[in-house]
Amino acid sequence: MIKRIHVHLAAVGAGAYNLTFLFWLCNLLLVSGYSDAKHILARQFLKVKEPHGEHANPVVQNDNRYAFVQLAYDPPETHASASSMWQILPAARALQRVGSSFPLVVLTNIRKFADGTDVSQALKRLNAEVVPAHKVPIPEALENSFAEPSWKYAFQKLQIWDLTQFNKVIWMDSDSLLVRNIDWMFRKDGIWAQRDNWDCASSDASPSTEMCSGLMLVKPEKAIYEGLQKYAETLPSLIEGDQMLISMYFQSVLKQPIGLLDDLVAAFGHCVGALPSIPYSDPSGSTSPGLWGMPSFIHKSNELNKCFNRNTTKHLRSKTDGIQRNMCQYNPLSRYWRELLCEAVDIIGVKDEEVRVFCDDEVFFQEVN
Ligand SMILES: [Mn+2]
Repeated sequence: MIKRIHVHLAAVGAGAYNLTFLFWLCNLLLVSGYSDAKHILARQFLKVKEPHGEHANPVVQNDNRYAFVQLAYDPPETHASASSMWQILPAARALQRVGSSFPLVVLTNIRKFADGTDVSQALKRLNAEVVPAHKVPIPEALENSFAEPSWKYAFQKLQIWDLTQFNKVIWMDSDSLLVRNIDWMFRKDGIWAQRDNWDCASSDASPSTEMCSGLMLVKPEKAIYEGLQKYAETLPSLIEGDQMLISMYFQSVLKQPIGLLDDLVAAFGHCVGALPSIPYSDPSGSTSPGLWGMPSFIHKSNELNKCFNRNTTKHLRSKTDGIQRNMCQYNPLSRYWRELLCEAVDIIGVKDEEVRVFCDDEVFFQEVN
């Protein structure tokens, strides 16, 4: 591979090609190996700054007490190759791409990928660190009342309040995509969360006043962690799972309001394009709708949540004019999530057949008659 690149550059570089650049590149390739060099090159040329709104304010300097947090918990009955760890990798890579100053903490019970790669060592290359997850007990009556069975795993996110080694943490659900830097959120006081705006109502049309626990800024505190669990034991049922518990506990017990983040910071994937755009005006004076209203944090690719997933058989598919297509290719967010996962896997060097297939353009963009 390295030889091929040298030959290619030599061909391009005939004549007055920049020799300093060539020298630098060759050193880079020799020192770091082709795989690393590719990423260093990508980073050199993909420097993106966030110029707008709150993002324009100076970023809080890392005092090692702020962190992003995600949970990768595999139930014992799950086969290792279906590991929830794959859902974490795009976020880890996204934080690198948007230039976040803070690490990703991965709460997990997974030690190795199916190919034997050590999770902790691999994640270090993505500025992510492993913290062992423990089991948050769920009162039996509540577990039986959850509207979705998977919420028993979501309930485990309560342990972010037990991460008292951190001053503040930003929790991110792993069915999500981060497209801009949100480090500025750490400057906020109190608890903040995504607005539960499933109906995509604009902020001047009395939108939901409920919180969604997909994205939260919290201050870990042992008393809150224990208080949430004690409060859970007093409830007869909990239809909406962890977020209902968090919301009720802060409202009724702590009497502390939960701040709701702007739609431009966090919104559901199916609302993208339907929400107010950023205050960017064309020369004509009109604001730009559609993709200009992209939230920084996108929760779920679409209503059925089909595209933020490496398993291509689970993607959204459609047959028109006798041709079957993977509809996830029509959504730029889905394609960015895919790019992040493929980059992350390339960086950590872990081998997985489903990822290989997912990252193969011939499969992803395939049209089947
Ligand atoms: Mn979610």
